[in-house]
Amino acid sequence: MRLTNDLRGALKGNQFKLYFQPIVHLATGRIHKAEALIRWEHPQRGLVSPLEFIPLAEASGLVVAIGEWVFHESARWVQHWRREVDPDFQVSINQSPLEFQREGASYANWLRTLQQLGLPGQSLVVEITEGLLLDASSTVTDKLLQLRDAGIQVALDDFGTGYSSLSYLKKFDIDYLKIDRSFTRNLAPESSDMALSDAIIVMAHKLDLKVIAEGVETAEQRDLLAAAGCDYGQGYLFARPLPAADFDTLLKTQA
Ligand code: G
Ligand code: G
Ligand code: MN
Ligand code: NA
Repeated sequence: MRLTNDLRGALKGNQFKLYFQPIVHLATGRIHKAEALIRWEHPQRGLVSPLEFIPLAEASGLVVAIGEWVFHESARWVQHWRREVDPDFQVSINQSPLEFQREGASYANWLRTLQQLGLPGQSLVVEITEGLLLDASSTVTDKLLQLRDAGIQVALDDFGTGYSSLSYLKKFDIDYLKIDRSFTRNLAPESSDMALSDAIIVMAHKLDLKVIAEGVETAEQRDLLAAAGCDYGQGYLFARPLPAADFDTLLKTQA
């Protein structure tokens, strides 16, 4: 396929850009973390969404090299932000199920690179989707243990949209639940999405997990989530995903 061919040259051609979207601590309004989101600036087609090219990257095996690039860029930026802005700053990286389950890959390499940069594992969070936990294969368990050993935190992305494998929250060591934006979208007092969000937050806190609400677009949504005890928010209300240099400026203006 044409696009897959182009994808092969994209890394060498510096066509990938890493964007960052703030994750805001709701009680203080401060940016504590950022989610790294890859963008492909195709020379002819313009911006191509990861929704379109990650599946092609998976099918062609290129997802491995792309994932390594995302990791190295993220590590470089989190090093900068920890030095310049906040010693506890974290960058969150998405991994597709196929990337996460890949045999032979090891987070020990990541930890080595982090150590060379003078960074602890806690500089990073890996976002995986809840469906992975249903597959209780030894690979998944082993990967989660490797992350734990490295001190890298784990977030369950798109929580509530898939299998809602609640019992797995107890079984595996997860640090953050990301409430999917389909719940945030229709938040209103007394609404069923409010009830669900409330329940997710209470349950998460009892299990010692922090909660990040995605897709926060209005001040009302932010206030309802904060009142429900949600720890963090992410969404267009705070900022869209920004090119790294713009995110850097945003972060430094609040410092
Ligand atoms: O940023 P955007 O809304 O276009 O992201 C679309 C999807 O692409 C999201 O599901 C997001 O998790 C995924 N995505 C963004 N960046 C990465 C990445 O670096 N690696 C992987 N595997 N998925 C990503
Ligand atoms: O699947 P994942 O949760 O990783 O996807 C994250 C993507 O959601 C981001 O890349 C971004 O493009 C998108 N996003 C972030 N904030 C908002 C928001 O407030 N509203 C909507 N509709 N999409 C958002
Ligand atoms: Mn995500
Ligand atoms: Na999500």
